[in-house]
Amino acid sequence: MTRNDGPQKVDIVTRVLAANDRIALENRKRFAADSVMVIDIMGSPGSGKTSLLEATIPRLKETSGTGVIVGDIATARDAWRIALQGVPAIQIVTENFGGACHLEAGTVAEAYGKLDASAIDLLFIENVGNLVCPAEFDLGQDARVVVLSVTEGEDKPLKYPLAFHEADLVLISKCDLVPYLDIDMDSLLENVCEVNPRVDKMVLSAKSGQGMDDWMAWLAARMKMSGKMTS
Ligand SMILES: Nc1nc2c(ncn2[C@@H]2O[C@H](COP(=O)(O)OP(=O)(O)OP(=O)(O)O)[C@@H](O)[C@H]2O)c(=O)[nH]1
Ligand SMILES: [Mg+2]
Repeated sequence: MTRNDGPQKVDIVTRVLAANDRIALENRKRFAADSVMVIDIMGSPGSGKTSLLEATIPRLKETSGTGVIVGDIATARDAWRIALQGVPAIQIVTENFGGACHLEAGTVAEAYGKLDASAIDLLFIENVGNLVCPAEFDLGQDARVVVLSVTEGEDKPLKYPLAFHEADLVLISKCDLVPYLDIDMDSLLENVCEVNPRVDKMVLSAKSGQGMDDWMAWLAARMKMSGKMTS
């Protein structure tokens, strides 16, 4: 390693992020032109992102055309799970794009091109399971949701602040497990507030259905706010 490697690396990272931001801006214009509201769902591996979508989609069918783009490093397992709900699902396998641990605006643009936008009002993007990198890459979304499960510990917002700082909503998932854990829910919610005092917060369980009505109401309110509601 030479003395110059440091600044060069910083310059490359800066250029990658700037290029991503340009494509994200194009995505945002495209989503607006198509009247599609886009929610980027971030969270650690196994925090319950796909389970949340599996519980959400049946509740949305009456009112919204839903589509999903899902990113994983390997396998199309999550897209298959979503497709079983009867909605279009496009899997991005990032090991085909260098194994990235996050989605980027360019790969989302390519996946979006495979969907029939005229049939979609609400597009969920399930980001790669990772509480760090996805937050650095704007995808052109309308809102960002972080799913943090009660099994991850109350300190995670403080240790991985960027995702919480970037979020519009933090969903504390798997609350049906709270009776079996030592988790201090008050302290967890305080830690979310410390990182992002204005963020919306909800506690829910995709398994028991607790809190799902609040989440559905939040989505409906965001749809209204975005002005992208067609039904
Ligand atoms: N008890 C309980 N388990 C849940 C809940 N939601 C998800 N799980 C379980 O948590 C595990 C991971 O759930 P997934 O939905 O696959 O998590 P994910 O965030 O999509 O995972 P990746 O896509 O791999 O990052 C599975 O075993 C689910 O059954 C919940 O509300 N309660
Ligand atoms: Mg998943």
